[in-house]
Amino acid sequence: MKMTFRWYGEKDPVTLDKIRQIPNMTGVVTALYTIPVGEVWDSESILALKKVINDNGLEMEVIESVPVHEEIKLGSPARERYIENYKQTIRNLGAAGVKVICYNFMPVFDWVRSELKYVTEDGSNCLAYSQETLSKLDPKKQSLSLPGWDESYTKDELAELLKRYEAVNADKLFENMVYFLEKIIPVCEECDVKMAVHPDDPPWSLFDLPRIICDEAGIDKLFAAVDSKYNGITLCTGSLGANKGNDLVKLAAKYAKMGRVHFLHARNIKFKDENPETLFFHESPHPTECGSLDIYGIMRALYENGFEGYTRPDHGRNIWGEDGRPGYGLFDRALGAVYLSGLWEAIGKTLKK
Ligand code: CS2
Ligand code: MN
Repeated sequence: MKMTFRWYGEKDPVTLDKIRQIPNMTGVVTALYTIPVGEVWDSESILALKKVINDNGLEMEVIESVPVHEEIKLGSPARERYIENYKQTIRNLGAAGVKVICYNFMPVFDWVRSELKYVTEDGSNCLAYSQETLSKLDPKKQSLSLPGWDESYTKDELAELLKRYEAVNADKLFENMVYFLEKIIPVCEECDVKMAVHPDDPPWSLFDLPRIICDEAGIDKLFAAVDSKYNGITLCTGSLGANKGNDLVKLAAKYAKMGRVHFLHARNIKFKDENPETLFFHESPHPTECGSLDIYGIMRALYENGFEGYTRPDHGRNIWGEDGRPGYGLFDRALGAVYLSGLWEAIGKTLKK
């Protein structure tokens, strides 16, 4: 397991010299944030980014994310150009020593929450999800205001995009994903770059848009359709774990054994209300006892099944007065990283006895 930390580039208040001081940290997970979605990531920019990271004593072996253009997800004729661009980006990243690309296949929205600064019992604040709040929003009828939603679309553009997705159900979206992967996986094999799809967050359909990487059945279907080790997942415990039906320990064991877990996002969530209509959870400190997920069990299942991929502590809370980017402050994620390293050492030493 290689411990990494997400870094949002030069503008991130969590600087590389701080990240380097977290025990066991080997590298950062980052992206070229200035290149428009769908365009090629040129080698010069990639190498410049890598140099800054390497000069700070860290590696750049994982990219999160190379976003997939909506035309690819929609399956329109315009996708061909974007798929060619994606292939070139893979080649350029591979040549720079990148080993894993994290991406997602969620239409229009990435992660969705109802609150960015939910205050918990100990005074810290974190991201939270309320089904009741989300159910009241309808982006087709009213202009959407979602915390964390970057509003890169105007109201009309969003309406137009949502309209186009009316023709794309879950089967069609899956077909479009397979079409994309069939074209890019041979390039990944050539360049030794593994694709690691991030599960849908939350793992169910929202605003009538299909979501397909939500559970074991969806992941099995994806692996069977494009049967290559280069077609793998980012095991995001907090995303998949929001669906109580997902047995994370079982999934971790199964997919690690298959050699398909290339990247681990470890985080915990705490359910406050488990009724589907009023479901409410907030993100919690990483340790098992602090939330509803068995982080120890997941790490153990990964260890026992030969997981050798990259790991990062996913979302942290704001603690000790920090006012960080939602989910991505320094302190709580650093605590998470150390906790995960501690588990890993203990599990390894116990199993070897
Ligand atoms: C991340 C996702 O912050 C997060 O929740 O895990 O935004 C993730 O980077 C993307 O879904 C991957 O493409
Ligand atoms: Mn994640």
